Amino acid sequence: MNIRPFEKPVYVTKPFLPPIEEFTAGLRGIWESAWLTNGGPVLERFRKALADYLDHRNLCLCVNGTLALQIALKGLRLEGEVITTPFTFVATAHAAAWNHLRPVFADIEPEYYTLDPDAVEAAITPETCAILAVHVFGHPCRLEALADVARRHGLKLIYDAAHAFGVTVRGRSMAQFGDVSIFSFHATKPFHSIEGGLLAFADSRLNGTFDRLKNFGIVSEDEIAGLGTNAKMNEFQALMGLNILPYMPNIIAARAQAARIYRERLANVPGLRLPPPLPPDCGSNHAYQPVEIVAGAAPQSRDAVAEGLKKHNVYARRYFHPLLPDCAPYRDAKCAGDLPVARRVARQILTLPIHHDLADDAVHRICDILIHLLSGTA
Ligand code: T4K
Repeated sequence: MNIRPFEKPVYVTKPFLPPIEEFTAGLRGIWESAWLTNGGPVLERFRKALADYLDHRNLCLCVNGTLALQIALKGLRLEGEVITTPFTFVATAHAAAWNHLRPVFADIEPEYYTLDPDAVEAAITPETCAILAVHVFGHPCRLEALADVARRHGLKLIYDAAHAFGVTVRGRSMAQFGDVSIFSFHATKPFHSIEGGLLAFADSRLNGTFDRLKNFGIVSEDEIAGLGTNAKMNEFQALMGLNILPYMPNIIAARAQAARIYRERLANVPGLRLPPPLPPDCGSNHAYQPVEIVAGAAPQSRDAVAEGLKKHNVYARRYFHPLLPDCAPYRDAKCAGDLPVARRVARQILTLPIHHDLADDAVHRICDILIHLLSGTA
């Protein structure tokens, strides 16, 4: 057991950076063309590379995931209530509220923390227009069950797949499910373009809609078709994404190795719960390493364990706490019931450091510290 504090801080994640020569070679092209944003050639190459990676044609790149989600909801012309999860990053609900949609929070499932399709169905009212589900931590939602609820009730199904780039189900990328999925390419994600976002959608007629919405509503020099914002990805972001994409298999493999060690070391620690491995037909991206510090079973609270880790220079995060209905903008939002599972998980959750550059011995050392904190003697 090595329970000495780390010499340098270990954060929950670390952005992957491609070899600097590869990036600077690409910068040269941008300098030569002097084309920096507004749908440049690097962006188009990035979009094509993503279409191959995701095996999906209908894609629209944006400056970040939040604006991608806002544009998704706007482009679908939704009005009324949107049933969503309370256990997510605040951007999910913000994107709905920003569009004057009313989020209605339904409970999650205890294994993978994704929206519970039965809770969704129970929350449907005549005001409901859509389901906004999140593949939280890269755990795929119950895709068939949600699609079935959406179809039977005539609702749009939108996936916030911010965490799920690189995840597959039966060999299909997460771009291929629902009416629209959005991805985040933020620096804290396994795959990133510094900041960035992507819309993937089933109906090719939405191509023009989303392109206009992210570019002021402009159709041509002579025509503004409607309202729009500025959510364009620039050439430098696209270059970063384009340079990182070929490394995705390595990035995921390195994360999988860390996840394997966590699972081996933490499987039978009293007071600690690991979500089960994903089903065999799912390919994980190991975007996050969630654990629960089980109240009543662990000798210390989750918050005390997080503080204890910090004292050892390990910066685990309490993603996602506080629960959205407990955040100021959503205190008056409608909840479908008391959300017992989401409330319990938000109290117990801790996401441990995981990234491409976390050496095996560092993962073992984090486990040593965590096991020590949970031993009752710390
Ligand atoms: N939907 C969901 C479900 C999401 O989780 C998110 C974003 C979105 C939508 C919206 O997508 P974007 O609009 O962001 O594309 C982070 C991210 O900013 C955010 O993208 C992410 N989810 C959320 C879960 O986490 P913070 O405030 O926790 O990040 P921060 O700055 O504390 O970074 C975490 C750690 O990462 C740091 O302690 C150190 C390390 N780090 C971070 C950055 C930015 C680095 O080493 N280098 C860096 O450049 O929100």
